[in-house]
Amino acid sequence: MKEDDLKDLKVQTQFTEEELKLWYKNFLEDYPNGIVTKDEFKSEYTKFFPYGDASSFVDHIFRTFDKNNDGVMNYKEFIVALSLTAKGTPQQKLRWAFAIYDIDNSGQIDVEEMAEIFKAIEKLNTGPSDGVSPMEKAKSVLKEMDVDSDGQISIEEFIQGINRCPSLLKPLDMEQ
Ligand SMILES: [Ca+2]
Ligand SMILES: [Ca+2]
Repeated sequence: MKEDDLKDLKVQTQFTEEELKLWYKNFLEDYPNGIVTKDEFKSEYTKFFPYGDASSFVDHIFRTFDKNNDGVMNYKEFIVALSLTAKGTPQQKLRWAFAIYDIDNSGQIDVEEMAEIFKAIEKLNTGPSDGVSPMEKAKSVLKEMDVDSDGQISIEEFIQGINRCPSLLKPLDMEQ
């Protein structure tokens, strides 16, 4: 690993230099090409969701980790993701949750984006459906959180409103 990269990662993650080096060694043992493909990521991550069909939900998670959007995760993206999920502050995790819902990365969540993620979350569950469609749920969450009534949820509205809609974070609790 280059000295510059190491310096960057010390700033971007909660890991020490020793941990970063050790993780890098392990990473290259698991992924000798130095990248995690989307399929490899999916086969690992879907283990957190042993029931139901996690495929589309994990697609959305991958999108938030694949920062440069090239379809694979390099070590840097991998370790930043690991730091976030394992050691992130509540504030960092909230921002990550927001990014999952903000599919087009516009800085706002609209009702279609929210319904899309709800649809993916619904597939994680095998139990009986509550009979409320993802779109209906999305509309009621929007109503609850969209304080300035512009039809979209900004990061501020999301952070301020999350206590009223805690179920938005439910599928992200798997690491606890
Ligand atoms: Ca958006
Ligand atoms: Ca708004």
